[in-house]
Amino acid sequence: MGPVIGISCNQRRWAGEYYLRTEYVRAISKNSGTPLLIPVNQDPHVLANSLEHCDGLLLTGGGDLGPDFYRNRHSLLLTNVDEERDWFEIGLVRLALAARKPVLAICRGLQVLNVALHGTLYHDLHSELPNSGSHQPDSITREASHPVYFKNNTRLAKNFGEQVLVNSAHHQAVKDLGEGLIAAGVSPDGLIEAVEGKEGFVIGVQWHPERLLDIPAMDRLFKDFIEACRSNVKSSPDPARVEG
Ligand SMILES: [Mn+2]
Repeated sequence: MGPVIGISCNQRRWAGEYYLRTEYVRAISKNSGTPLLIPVNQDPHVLANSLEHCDGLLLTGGGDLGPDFYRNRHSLLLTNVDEERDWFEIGLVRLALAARKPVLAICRGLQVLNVALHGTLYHDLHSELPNSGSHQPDSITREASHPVYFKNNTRLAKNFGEQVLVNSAHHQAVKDLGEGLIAAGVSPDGLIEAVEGKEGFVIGVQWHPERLLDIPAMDRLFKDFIEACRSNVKSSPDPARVEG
């Protein structure tokens, strides 16, 4: 049986609905992983019990992170903030890291990973870095938007080579790196587009590889993640580690 990959869900609080884009599930299942959707909740024991069943964690895209979890002076510029989801995913990734489960964090997920490890964000690229390139085109897209250059000797460089063209649909970005993370990939304007943990399989990417699965290296990122999950020894998450 393929390893079980926990996937964090989004929610529409006003409608009373959980939801998730199908590409995430497809990226896991087509690479022999077993997707297990984890809905937003606010109970550390439920988070720990959910992760107990998972060999790895996939953090997904979505709205901006709210101002509570990092220094933020312009909260009016944020869109689709959901503090429940922020708390849920920050807790989930802290538990996964503490239990040494592989983590793949996509777009908003990269920002969650960074903040969970006490890093900071550019909360609004337009106002904070007006000269940054095109990171949020009008349509969220499969199309290439800008290149990412990878640092030598990283897992991502091993997969993608020196550089790759990526799609881009983000309005926030990593500012100061979280503890234990390295900047593995940058865009031409110098933004951190990919991070890796110093130990184990911990990868965050600012683009959406799940929408580019017809590109072999994008697909291989999921394959490598699932392989890392397969060889990971199961350990029990401790609910107390939610607070980081
Ligand atoms: Mn970008």
